[in-house]
Amino acid sequence: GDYETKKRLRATHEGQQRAAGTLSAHRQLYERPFPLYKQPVEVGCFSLDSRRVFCNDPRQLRYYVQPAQSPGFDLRDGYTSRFVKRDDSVKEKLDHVLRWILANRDKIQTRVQTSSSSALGVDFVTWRGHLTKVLTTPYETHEGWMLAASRFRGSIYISEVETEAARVNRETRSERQEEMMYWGYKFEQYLCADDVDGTPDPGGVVNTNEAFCTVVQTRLADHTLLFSGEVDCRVKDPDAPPAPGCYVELKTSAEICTPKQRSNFHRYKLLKWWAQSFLPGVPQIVAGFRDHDGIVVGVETIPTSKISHLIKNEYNCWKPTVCMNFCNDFLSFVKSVVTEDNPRVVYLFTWDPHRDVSFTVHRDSQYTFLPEWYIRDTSS
Ligand code: 0WD
Ligand code: CA
Repeated sequence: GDYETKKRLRATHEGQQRAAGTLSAHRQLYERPFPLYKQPVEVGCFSLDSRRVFCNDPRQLRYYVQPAQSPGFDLRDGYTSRFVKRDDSVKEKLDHVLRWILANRDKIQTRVQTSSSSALGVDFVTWRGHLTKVLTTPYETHEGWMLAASRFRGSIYISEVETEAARVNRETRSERQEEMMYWGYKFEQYLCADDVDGTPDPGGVVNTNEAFCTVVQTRLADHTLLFSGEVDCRVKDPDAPPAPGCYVELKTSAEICTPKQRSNFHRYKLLKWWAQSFLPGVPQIVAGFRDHDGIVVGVETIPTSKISHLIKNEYNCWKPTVCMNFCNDFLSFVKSVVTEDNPRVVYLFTWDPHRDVSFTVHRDSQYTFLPEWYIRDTSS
């Protein structure tokens, strides 16, 4: 029947891609039924303190305090007098996730039936943010990416490598851009309390070294995933669903004044917001809309599950199924390429807009990212 035909065509298509050693990112190729994506389960969490030190506990978890609908928050306040900025030239790679794994190996859930071929019992280990980039690839027209992958004891670890273009961007940001990066963190400070019975302290210091990260496990079709993502806060209600169901993602965006601005918001911003929160199962996004001077003129709660309905009136808009099918095929492609089980071998996957995903192989190079302390400890 139809299903069999489609399956054969797809197999042929993937066969050609494998033969060529590349993967197409054309969105039309990924318009298929939504693949299985299991509800993500939180298996742990960790914090990064004010000096960016890993802590195996939720000490940086904050609590959401609902603001007025038009709160008038001044996002410029405290820039730069009460701002400690993380040094973003330091490349942390997967280190924090690996530290979590070493300290919590017993908490990773391995399927009972399948005699797993990997020591950890998961196919992929990465950051959520890396998967967000993969999901949005079929719709991205400006920024490419490089993802390094190594197979070690059966699991594939994926860690981003900064592109040349991204490095130039980071090193040549204007003063206005630098300040606007602060606005997102300042918005968090207006809405988050440190304790369940506390209130936000807008007079405090914004320190972007601090982070609370969830670690979730899930499965996309044939791929089991373990990844970590930074979480802004949780709701205070102790009877709220367990994590990640109680988490809230905070965002800021320019206020929407024209139909064109609304359309752009739906087409570009909501794609990124949806991908980022859908992956770890964060159900709510609280958006602060700010004017040109950094004053928050509106706040709206957007349920992650409603985003795909919100965008349906846009002509030729993005589709969640395309994102998920592309990610599924990308992970299959990675599995077929990353065959040598050796932490000193890096397969570097590169994608640029309007191009296919391609890869190169590097032995004992600058790209090796699994640290000695992880390899040593896991081997024993
Ligand atoms: O070394 C690297 N190449 C990266 C490290 C790239 C991306 C992230 N990280 C690490 C950092 O340790 C960070 O704490 O990942 C953590 C966050 O991981 P994620 O959740 O997978 O990243 P993402 O979903 O891209 O960003 C989540 C939040 C951002 O919030 P908004 O609302 O702006 O999306 O994490 C922050 C930011 O607040 N963030 C970062 N923090 C530190 N380093 C980074 C970064 N490179 N990128 C975003
Ligand atoms: Ca955020």
